[in-house]
Amino acid sequence: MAGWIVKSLNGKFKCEEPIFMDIIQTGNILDPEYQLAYFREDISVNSHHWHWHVVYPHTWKPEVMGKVKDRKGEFFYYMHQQMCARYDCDRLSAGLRRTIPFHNFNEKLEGYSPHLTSLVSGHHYANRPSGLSLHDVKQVAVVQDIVRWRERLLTAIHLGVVIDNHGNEIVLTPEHGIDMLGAMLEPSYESMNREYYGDIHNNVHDMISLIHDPDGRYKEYRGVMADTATSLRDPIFYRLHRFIDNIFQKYKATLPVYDKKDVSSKTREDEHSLHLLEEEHRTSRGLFSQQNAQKITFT
Ligand SMILES: [Cu+2]
Repeated sequence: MAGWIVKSLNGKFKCEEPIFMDIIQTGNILDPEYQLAYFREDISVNSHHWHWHVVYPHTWKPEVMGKVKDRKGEFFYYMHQQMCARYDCDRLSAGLRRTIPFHNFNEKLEGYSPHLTSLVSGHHYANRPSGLSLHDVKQVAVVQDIVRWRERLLTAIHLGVVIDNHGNEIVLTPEHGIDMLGAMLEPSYESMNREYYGDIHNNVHDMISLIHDPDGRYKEYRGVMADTATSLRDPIFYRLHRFIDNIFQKYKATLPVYDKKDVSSKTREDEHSLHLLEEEHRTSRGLFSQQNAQKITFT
């Protein structure tokens, strides 16, 4: 693992030298899941995920912001599905089996230790010892609600209709159904009947991030799953999103097959060209805890 550090914010590194991180220091190489650490701790993929959620925040209110985020729910589905598919490809190439969905909420989870400090708050992101299972969290949700919301969403998919806030049945159409479900699963202010279909994705992220101190008696800081800049580091992220994606796939399986006109498009030659961008990021969250904030560039 290596990050190309070109400039230090505190002047610690005088020249534009790469810094190589010893893989032995960032985790336990005897843990099979650690083989995928290069993917999960990649600064670019974490920046991408953070940036996506900045562009499409779940707090987006079109009537306040003055702009509708076109197909936000559909993009939520598509972006996370693509990320998980790529992760599974890398798992297979490392000799690991595909991601197992996290859908049994009584399951005792594997542990994770981020070795990471937030320079924003000064707190260490919490460790999750192995063997803990999802617990009711007073300020987030109770586990039974997550189960109830999942059943209601699956019922909507199987019946092909969603119940809106006024009790009306809204049909999940091939054009807009995935967008509606994406908005309901994340969810956002644009979600249909949030009271009834709940807040599965965001709540489970938060409940996992507090799994080590669910009732707050130890005043422990949250784990990386609470933060879009860091959540991809934890293997449980991909297991949660495999569960979420399986719900979307259940809906996709109900749709008619595409015909020719659905998949044809006018293409321009330059749309097929490869663009390599050089980007620069400041890593106040998302590098290794022993390092201070760095500016990094990557292509
Ligand atoms: Cu996300």
